Amino acid sequence: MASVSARLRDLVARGRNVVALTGAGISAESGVPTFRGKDGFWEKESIEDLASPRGFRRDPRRVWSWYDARRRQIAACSPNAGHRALAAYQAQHPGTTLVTQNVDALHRRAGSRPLEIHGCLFRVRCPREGVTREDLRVPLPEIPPVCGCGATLRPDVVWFGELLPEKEMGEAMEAARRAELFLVIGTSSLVYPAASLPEIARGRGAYLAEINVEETPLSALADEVLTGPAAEVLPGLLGIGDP
Ligand code: BJW
Repeated sequence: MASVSARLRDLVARGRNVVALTGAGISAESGVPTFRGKDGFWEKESIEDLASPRGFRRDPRRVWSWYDARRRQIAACSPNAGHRALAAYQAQHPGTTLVTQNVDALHRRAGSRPLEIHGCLFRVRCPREGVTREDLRVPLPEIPPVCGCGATLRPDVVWFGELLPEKEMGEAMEAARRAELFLVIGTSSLVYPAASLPEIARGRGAYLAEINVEETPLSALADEVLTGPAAEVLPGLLGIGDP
């Protein structure tokens, strides 16, 4: 277990205005691949082809095949000790804000109520009707899936070049401005505007702690870096044993 400073232990124990921002790394130990780096999604696929409105317009079947495969893979995964520790901590400290870039719904399945700023894989959106709905069908019966109105549905996720959901991002920004402790967990901190949240918090005086297996562009700005897998570091850091 990475060593933790007395200051960080104290801020965790006080639990006032704590914000946790998570990325793909927190789900790695559940068996969900990350995006970048060795064995990441983008090692084999092109971002532009799969996670952009242009790629979807060009070939919705190809994009949906990739999303359907990910939905199937993630449906078979379970939340890990890191997700569970954050859920238990949030229950003990209701003022805690959990912001996730992940679309895998594993935080919710662990019992948290996260701000999902990049959407959710298990929701679809009808571009014609402008409505979103939960869709848990695994595998999808048809690719691409079609709405009752006849339009091709899209995954309710945020692609490159698209705006993040206003309400969730607004609440995340507000929490970042108020944060006394900001935990950045399992993200490469390369994708904006999510990566600006810890920068904003640090600028307003928050204590910034990063939990990751590798150094990131944020590491130099962090007050403390805990190197290790999130599922191992979080239960100890948050004082939540995993039965
Ligand atoms: C472990 C671990 C373990 C492993 N334990 N750790 C400002 C500057 C520069 C560019 C921009 C900017 N503002 C906007 C942009 C453009 C763009 C952007 O950021 N580009 C950069 C790549 C340069 N941003 C956008 O387009 C955003 N929209 C926007 O800003 O709108 C306004 C605008 C519009 C037009 C023009 C300009 C502005 C939208 C971004 C949407 C991102 N969408 C995706 C796909 C979601 C759907 C899907 O899943 O299919 O979101 S991309 C992908 O990256 C996904 C993730 O949420 C996101 C972040 O990835 P994450 O979570 O960090 O994963 P990895 O793989 O990168 O990192 C994993 C980490 O875990 C690593 O560090 C490992 O070491 C670690 N790890 N195992 C702990 N066990």
